[in-house]
Amino acid sequence: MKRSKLSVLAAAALTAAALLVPSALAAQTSIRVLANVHAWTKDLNDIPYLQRAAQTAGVKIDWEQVRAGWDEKKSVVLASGDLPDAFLSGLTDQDIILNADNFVDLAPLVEKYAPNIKKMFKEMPDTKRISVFPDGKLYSLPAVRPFRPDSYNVMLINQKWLKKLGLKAPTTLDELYNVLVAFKTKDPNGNGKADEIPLDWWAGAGGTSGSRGLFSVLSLMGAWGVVDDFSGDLVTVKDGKAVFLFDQNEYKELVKFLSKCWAAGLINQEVFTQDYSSMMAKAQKPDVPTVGVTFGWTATDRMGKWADDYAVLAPMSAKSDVKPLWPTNVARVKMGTNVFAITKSNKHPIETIKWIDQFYSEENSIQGYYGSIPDFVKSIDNGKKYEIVPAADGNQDRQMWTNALVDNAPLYSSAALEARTTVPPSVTRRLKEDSVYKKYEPDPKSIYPIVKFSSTEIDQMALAKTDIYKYVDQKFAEWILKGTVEQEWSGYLEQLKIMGLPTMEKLYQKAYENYYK
Ligand SMILES: [Ca+2]
Repeated sequence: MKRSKLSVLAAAALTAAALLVPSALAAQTSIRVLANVHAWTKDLNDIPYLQRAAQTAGVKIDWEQVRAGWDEKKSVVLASGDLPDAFLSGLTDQDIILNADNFVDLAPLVEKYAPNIKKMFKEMPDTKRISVFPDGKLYSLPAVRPFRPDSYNVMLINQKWLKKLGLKAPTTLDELYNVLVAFKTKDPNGNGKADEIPLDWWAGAGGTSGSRGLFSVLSLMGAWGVVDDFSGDLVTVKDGKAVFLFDQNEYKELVKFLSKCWAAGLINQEVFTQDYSSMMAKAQKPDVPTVGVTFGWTATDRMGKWADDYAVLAPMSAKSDVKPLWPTNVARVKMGTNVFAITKSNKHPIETIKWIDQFYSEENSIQGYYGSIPDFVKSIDNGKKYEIVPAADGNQDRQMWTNALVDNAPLYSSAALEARTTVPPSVTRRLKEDSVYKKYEPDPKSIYPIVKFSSTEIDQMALAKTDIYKYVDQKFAEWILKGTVEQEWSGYLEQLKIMGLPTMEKLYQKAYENYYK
């Protein structure tokens, strides 16, 4: 009895004190944020630019940081109804649209309280276009990342081996085949063993995307003049029509080429079973390089200490009358969606949008990607210029991902900001590798854009999508190994129809038309 009386008194005293000092109360506005954070990223409470952003906004951020098992955690939270005030990164369109009642339409808040976000929408209208959901609401915010290449994928060839064997870089797939045979049979790494792996790629073993993900040989479809969109859906646009590449002739021809390579022993025997780290380890053996042609983010990342032995291989053509292309997708490589969302549980949406709007300022955008000022970014003349501090050990990626949110960050890297920023050699090198592809970029209208589907459409496609991609991945591997694509092709097309491909085609077409409306 005595105790409860005391605590009532204490609570009353606290309330009175708070009423007397309103700014102290404001400083206590606490926002609970569930954050999808990279395993390397340090405690967000210890990142100076994040501390400064909270101080400026007069809010306290209660970070719940998830560094592993994000998908499970997210599903539990969305199903429980016990929502955080906001999500930082890690939500998919589907998470949002299927739980749309739980999210706040940010459009009116942005209009009134978020000058930096408004500026981004005005200067780059695509950022808004990729963020608005089919019901017309803005449930989440996008990001525009700095110094991004146009392509995710670079094709690398061991140029030292070419030179040693007196060969030229191949310009057609026939020439490529001959180069791969020479790599296999002529011991180009000079160790007296037939340990060369002429061709390798990431076939997504253990995941659900097969060879449809990054660093895949499917980029070679460009040899027939078609490119995919990097979404994993293998969709493109031909003459204004959304088309899935896995039922097209170009795809079949690539499978036939790869199957011929497989039969000649030119492809890594473990391509469909290796995990990502063993694929990387094979290419980065300490004594000799072993891989001839492959795909990766950069030569440095893919080849480690052998990086300088490799050159970017320009796109090749399958037939003399085809101009080869290389898959690029500026929007998908440079922009991110769903990096921030406010839930209906949030009692301070205005304070929250004001806080997150700061992330989109120039100074916070550069820090959001590369790390805080002054240790990782130098601000010269108070933001007239920025210099990214090179990592002491040369590992810029690790420095960034440890000290910033990088791809998980809400930020806006404008052309104006990039023009005033100096980047370290590793970034310049990646952009230089990418520049090989400038001549081979597809017509932007033939790149399937970043679209969103309604919950009904998601439901309509759910079953078909799961069945179809599982079947496509299985057949892709099987045909390469067995060489049976030609005889099974028509039955395969029939099966895709039965599984619901026409529905997917219709909805992808509708989403494409809506995007350009
Ligand atoms: Ca050898």
